[in-house]
Amino acid sequence: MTVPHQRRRDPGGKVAHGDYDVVVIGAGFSGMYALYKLRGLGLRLQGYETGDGPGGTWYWNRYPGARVDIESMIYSYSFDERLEQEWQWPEHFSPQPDLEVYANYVVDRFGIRDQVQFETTVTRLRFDEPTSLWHVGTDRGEEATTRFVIAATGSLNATNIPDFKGVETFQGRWYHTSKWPKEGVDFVGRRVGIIGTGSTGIQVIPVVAQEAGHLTVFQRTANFSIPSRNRPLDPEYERGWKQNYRKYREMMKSTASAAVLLGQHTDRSVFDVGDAERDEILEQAWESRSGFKFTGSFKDVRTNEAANEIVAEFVRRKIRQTVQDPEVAELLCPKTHPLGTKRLCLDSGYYETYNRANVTLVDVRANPITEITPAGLRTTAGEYDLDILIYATGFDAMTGSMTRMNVTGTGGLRLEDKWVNGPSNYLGFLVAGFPNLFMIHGPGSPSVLAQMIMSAEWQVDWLHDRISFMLEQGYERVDTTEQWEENWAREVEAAADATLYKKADSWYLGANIPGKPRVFMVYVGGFDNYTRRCTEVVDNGYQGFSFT
Ligand code: NA7
Repeated sequence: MTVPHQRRRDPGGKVAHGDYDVVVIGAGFSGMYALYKLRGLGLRLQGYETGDGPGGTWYWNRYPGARVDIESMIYSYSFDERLEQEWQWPEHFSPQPDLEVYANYVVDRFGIRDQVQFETTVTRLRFDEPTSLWHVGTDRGEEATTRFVIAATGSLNATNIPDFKGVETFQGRWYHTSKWPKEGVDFVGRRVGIIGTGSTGIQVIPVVAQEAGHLTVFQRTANFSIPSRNRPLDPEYERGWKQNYRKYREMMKSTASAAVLLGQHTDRSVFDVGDAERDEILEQAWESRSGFKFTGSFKDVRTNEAANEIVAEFVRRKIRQTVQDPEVAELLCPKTHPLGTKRLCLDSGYYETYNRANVTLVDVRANPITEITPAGLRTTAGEYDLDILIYATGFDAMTGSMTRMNVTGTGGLRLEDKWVNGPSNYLGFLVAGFPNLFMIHGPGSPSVLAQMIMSAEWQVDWLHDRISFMLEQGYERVDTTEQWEENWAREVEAAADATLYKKADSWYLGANIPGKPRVFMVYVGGFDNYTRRCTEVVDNGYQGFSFT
């Protein structure tokens, strides 16, 4: 039953009511669902979104080749069974345009579009202590007040363009992959340069190579990639999923990755089998068309360096077999980090691209980029003339989307100052000194290492119940303490220490942004353990929460 919120929480009429009860920042898959779900509480809701449409990551990352690396029968909403049944994904791993169409379908199907003010960026968030209201300022000069803020601002939203000398002097056209123009870019006959060979670079490079006159790839770190073997969605396979969706979604919830296939890990160690059998198992997984299932072939790939190295060498062999020029092949073989400690990439013809006559690979680890020039780019070894320069250089991940909003909490505490040594938080949801401000996919949560739509749904449902509880109890504020933040930081750290993740200079650790504190920001203990821990603290009498 829905009880009108004002009657329920404020019998004496003493509480200041802001313009809204909940402001949701971001209309990606988390924000969209938050706006839908919280309606059930009869609250006044307002969404803000920088883009002119929904989809978040799948709105912004419209570069050629952009594609989700989790299969679409899994990477989709589970909150509405009719939606599950009526929606048809054309491909096994959806490309960006299909995900954007889906996001638009969902906002219209569930009446979410009218709840969002698009083309509006939240530029300021200030907590007003006397009224316990958040003041939300936007780039349109508006200011609204609200009791709760849900920052559904995305883990990979704040663009990173390295601080190269001369970026603005380039006379050609340049783009960051996550701010790609809607009208697309014509590469035909052009000299194109791409900086970056993370998941994004590995997706965009094969597509641009097909059009460009010449493509020069500037690689600092070679990455591990496995073939996605993307294909049209098999109707039989789709039927199987649709008949079993409830069962599969439940199975997903009990896995570390919130993704059913990824959860089917084995108990077999790399060292339990002989060389021939091991290669046979890896070969089958490589050909299996199941993406990340490859790393699940053995139980110790994520945790044992020697086991990891054996599987890594298998991938290097594949690279050497695929790339015809042995020097280029060697440069493409990852040697700086264990397999999977930076996001494992799924590609469509990445290594094959280096066999094209119009593609050159440049090693900017040996010879770093020194300057962007009006004509192109200079490294310590030479100059490259370019018509178009693409930055596939990633993000100020996990924290950038929060700190760029100028957030001020109690006692004038600024979030950037609070997080100067790392993004302290409790359960990935709350930050001490910033009451009633909740993060979805925040640092300290499984975020990018679990299937993000399911974990967003779970986090939103959890928040819904906490807000509902506060309204019922007449609480105005919820906060946490530094002690509980420290406890949670220890759990996040211990989970990372049980794996090889910290052996890579990755954005999970903040290592891609000069000066960013080196703190492991993702809870890698698994979606299953995370949800269990969050449930436990509530069942134990709201451990770590201070209500006022
Ligand atoms: P990533 O994974 O952060 O990759 C960025 C790439 O840009 C990576 O190859 C970087 O090399 C490279 N880079 C960054 N700065 C420089 C400089 N200064 N010089 C040369 N090269 C540089 O971002 P993506 O967008 O590819 O992927 C982000 C996530 O999206 C991905 O993990 C998936 O979860 C989806 P580096 O490795 O730092 O040496």
